[in-house]
Amino acid sequence: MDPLIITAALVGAEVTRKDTPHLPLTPQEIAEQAAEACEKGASIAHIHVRDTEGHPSQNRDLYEETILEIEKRCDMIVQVSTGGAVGMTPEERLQPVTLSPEMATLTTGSVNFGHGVFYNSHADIQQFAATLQKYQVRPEFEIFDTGMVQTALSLVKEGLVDGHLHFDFVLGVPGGIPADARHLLLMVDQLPAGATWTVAAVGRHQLPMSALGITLGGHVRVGLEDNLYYRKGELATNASLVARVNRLAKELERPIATPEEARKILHINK
Ligand code: KMH
Ligand code: ZN
Repeated sequence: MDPLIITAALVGAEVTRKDTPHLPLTPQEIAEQAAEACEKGASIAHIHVRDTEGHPSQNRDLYEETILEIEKRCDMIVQVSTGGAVGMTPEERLQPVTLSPEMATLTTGSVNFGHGVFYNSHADIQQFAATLQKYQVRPEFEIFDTGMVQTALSLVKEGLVDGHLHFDFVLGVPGGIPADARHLLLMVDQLPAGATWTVAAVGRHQLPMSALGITLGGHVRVGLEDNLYYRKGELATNASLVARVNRLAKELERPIATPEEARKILHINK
């Protein structure tokens, strides 16, 4: 098995400071928490940014500042969100891709997202894929439901995605695929040879699904974007969630990938 890539999903678009005082909001805060997560074993920082009022934003300058702040502190792979927040236009969501970051997310379908709809028409998905390709950004397919795997593979057939294929199965979003072993395996089984995958699960599902990801040879994403609590009634920090996966992997004798090893696994040339 490859060493374990831990992704720290530090911010997201939905969590607020009212939900947890530990949420980073400014470029400096996000970068500080990225560096802490890196120290605990994370090799990818999945980032969103917030405006001065803490609202979700896809502003190019804010992303640029955040990436520069992260680069000052650590050597993590920065993966920008192209999902942004529900209701944003494709043009708005695509802004950070023009910075040519090492990675960006690419959601390959629409899904009910709590009380909203995370809308991604096929034409939008093609536009996202073509833009990532133009700026030479390694996509991470964000899979919220089973059909999205086949749509991702259709982009490869259409020539809109090339090179190594990496998937992130986001389990347990209300409206999306449930967070359990059967549903995870259903999606892993659809992947072509050589593809890699990460599991991200929402809320209390994050811990058991992380253990499954480690033992099945996948990779793991944790962080406040997906889960606020370390355990029932106890708020987590990004660093504490990453540190726990690191310990779990050590107990299960799976080595942790450095950022350099993660780049090799994902075929990213820095
Ligand atoms: N905030 C969600 C609507 C991504 O980062 O690409 C979408 C999301 C996925 O978070
Ligand atoms: Zn995200």
